Amino acid sequence: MAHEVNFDGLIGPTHNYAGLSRGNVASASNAGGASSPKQAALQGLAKMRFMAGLGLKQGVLPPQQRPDLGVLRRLGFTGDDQKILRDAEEADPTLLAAVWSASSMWAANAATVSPSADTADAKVHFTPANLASNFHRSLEPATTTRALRMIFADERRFTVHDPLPCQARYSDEGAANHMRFAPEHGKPGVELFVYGIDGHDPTITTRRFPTRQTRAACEAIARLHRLDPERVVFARQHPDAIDAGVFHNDVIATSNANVFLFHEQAFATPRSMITDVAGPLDCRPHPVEARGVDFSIREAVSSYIFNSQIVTMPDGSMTLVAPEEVREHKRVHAFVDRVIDDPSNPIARVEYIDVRESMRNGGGPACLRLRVVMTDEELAAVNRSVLFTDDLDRRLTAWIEKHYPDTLTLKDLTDPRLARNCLDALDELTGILGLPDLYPFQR
Ligand code: SUG
Repeated sequence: MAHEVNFDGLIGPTHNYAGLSRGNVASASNAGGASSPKQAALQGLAKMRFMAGLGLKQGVLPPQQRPDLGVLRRLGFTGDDQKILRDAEEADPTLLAAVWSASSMWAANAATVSPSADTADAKVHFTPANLASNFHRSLEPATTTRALRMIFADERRFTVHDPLPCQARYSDEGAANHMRFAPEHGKPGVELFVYGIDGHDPTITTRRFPTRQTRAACEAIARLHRLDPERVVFARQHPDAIDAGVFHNDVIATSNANVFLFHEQAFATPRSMITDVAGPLDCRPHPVEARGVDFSIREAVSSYIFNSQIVTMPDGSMTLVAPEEVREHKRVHAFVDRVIDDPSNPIARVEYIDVRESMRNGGGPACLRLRVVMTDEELAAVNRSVLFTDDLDRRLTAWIEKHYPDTLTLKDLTDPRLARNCLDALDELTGILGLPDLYPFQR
């Protein structure tokens, strides 16, 4: 028996809006606004509680050490915390914001995961993403790797690789650009790797916004995970989609088991891609395609409909867990209602959830989670303290209420007391999550 376990990134106490991600429309349009770290974290926790309440398996991934003053020291800033923070802000406010970013909340970018049913050595493989495209995100992989190795520590069952070399050629953003199709979670699947640019043919590319995932990175991960080449498909995102704000594939497509929900303008060659996926798949795929006449790519980006999670419920039916924003887009909402009402696809119901604080930085429900398909034995080998229970829920709620600021603006980021309070909070958190000495400041 295999389950999909969703590990959501716990939203850290420094969540803010700094406009750091070019090509991410929400991040750019909310830059400089006031955030609420407390609301954000409580929304994220409410989402986990909701998913667990549906009878699904849920886990938690820790936030990162932020602010990361070690990075500022590496970049030549010296003195006490107050001086380092002030000097960095004077030198480059975006650098200061980067070392405070709570961006690791978007766990879909933590790693690419292949379940044991797909790998030659029958282990679950993880490759932490190098996140080479954006400076603030490139600060995540070291701690992410360490956290994954602490959580999936049983080397007989799990392999956590090193991130790929952190350079443009191997730019990798993790599971946000990876989909898996299978008759059911535990059966061998077909893994679809989606890239923005092919290093071998860089002439076909975007005009406006950067591409984030390279084909070379996808190929390396497929090799590392020891996937059967016959059951791997590589597909290129449509450059126009990236230019319209589709910075990750999970902004325009998603999947669960044999269901594939996507927009007709998501991929460069959608027809041949579906044929390539269907070929080796041991069941019929179920494509659910949104057409341009249903709604535009722009409406997909502003509603984040494709950043929904499609989940298999304990009774075998499927539910679409969508962001609240979908309801505010008439045409997108109508499309969702049509999908639900259509008996020919397995999606039977929709649930809307509020993750607005994350959404304002371009992170919907699916961005916040890393899917890990595991057998019962594999699940039993996971560090139990990160698995979501009522008790963990209560402890995390109390911890958030105690430590998190109600609001945060960019001018707060030079405050050394806030920096200290955040580290005190994280020190307590590693006790709650059973991840001793996770953070550099604890070692
Ligand atoms: O990498 N936003 C993230 C959002 C990631 C969403 N993840 C997925 N689609 N899977 C990003 O662009 C914004 C930070 C800021 O501007 O303050 C940011 O990093």
